[in-house]
Amino acid sequence: MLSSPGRHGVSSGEIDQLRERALHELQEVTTHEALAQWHARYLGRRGEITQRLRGLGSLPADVRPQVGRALNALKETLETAYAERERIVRELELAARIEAEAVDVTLPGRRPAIGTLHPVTQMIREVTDIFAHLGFQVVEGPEVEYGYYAFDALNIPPEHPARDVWDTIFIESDQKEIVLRPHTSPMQIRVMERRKPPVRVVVPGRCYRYEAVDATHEWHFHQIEGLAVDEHITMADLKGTLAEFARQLFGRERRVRFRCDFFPFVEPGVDFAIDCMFCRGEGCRVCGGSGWIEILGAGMVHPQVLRNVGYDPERYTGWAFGMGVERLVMLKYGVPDIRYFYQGDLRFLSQFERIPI
Ligand code: FA5
Repeated sequence: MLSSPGRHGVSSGEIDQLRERALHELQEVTTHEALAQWHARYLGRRGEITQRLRGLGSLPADVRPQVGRALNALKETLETAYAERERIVRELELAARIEAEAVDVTLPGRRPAIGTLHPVTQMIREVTDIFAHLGFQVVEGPEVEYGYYAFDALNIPPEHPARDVWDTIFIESDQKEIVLRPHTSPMQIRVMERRKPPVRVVVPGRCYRYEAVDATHEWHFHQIEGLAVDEHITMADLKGTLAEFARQLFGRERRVRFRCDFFPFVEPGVDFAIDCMFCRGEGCRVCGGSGWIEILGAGMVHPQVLRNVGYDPERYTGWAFGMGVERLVMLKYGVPDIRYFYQGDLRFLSQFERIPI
């Protein structure tokens, strides 16, 4: 028997109570944090068991071994219980984490936001597709171009007033004249220099002009050039091809108009117009009341241009055209201002059809 309660602060009943209390509290512990607190309370350096073991010295010698054994047995019991509880808490915490982080595979997926192709890119694809089906090859060329290709070879010699029509941006150079191409026509020369007739190409690309920006003019825009050269090519082929193109792009009911125009690299030159799809030719704000909308410049390739690339103009004839891409998008979708294209405003850009990228 241990000594009676109260006298030395430790009795068997007290130790039983302590065990019961400690084990009961341990049962309630469900987190590592609470477990650490429990350990500190009972088994830590200042814990109840440790304190009591330290107090053994002040007990009378006759009860000391007994109390010591009982306290050590209690300590062992609590340590075992603690280790077991620690294992359970680890399992409980893992189960809670799995529960919290569970993935419900039956939930419908979140659709990722998919971008759209820029309307200008879409239009370039649409136009070049039409011409590809008509037998034209799509080629591209440099945006930084020699003056020779941009002007001279196109029958626009230096000092010729027509050179001013293309408000050109020049690149500083102490050798050859270098420009940011103001139109895609230089590619007529580059293609013909490299190939023998028959030639049938379309050339989409960026162009630059030193231009005051307004609702219909940008300093940076896109053109698509077309060129067909072979024996016996006539103006009738040009008219048929452009009419078919315009009807595929703007609707089969479109009427077309060719009028004389001047470009130094074609003879004769024409401007090509379609009847206004907004008022069906009656006259409205879009067509400026005329009922017609000009969509491109074209003409029979000038004999001098053919000579410049080494083609015999007595044997070969051809035609060329050049159109503004932004202009086509504006017409097709009723866009009132060219500046919308390059402001990067998604409210504008995302309105265009989603074409897979
Ligand atoms: C030319 O650039 C000629 N190279 C077209 C050509 C090719 C004629 C082959 C004959 C044979 P023009 O300067 O008119 O022509 O430009 C053609 C089109 O480019 C215009 O109708 C317009 O749609 C577009 N364009 C011209 N300047 C700008 C600009 N600053 N901003 C937006 N589009 C423009």
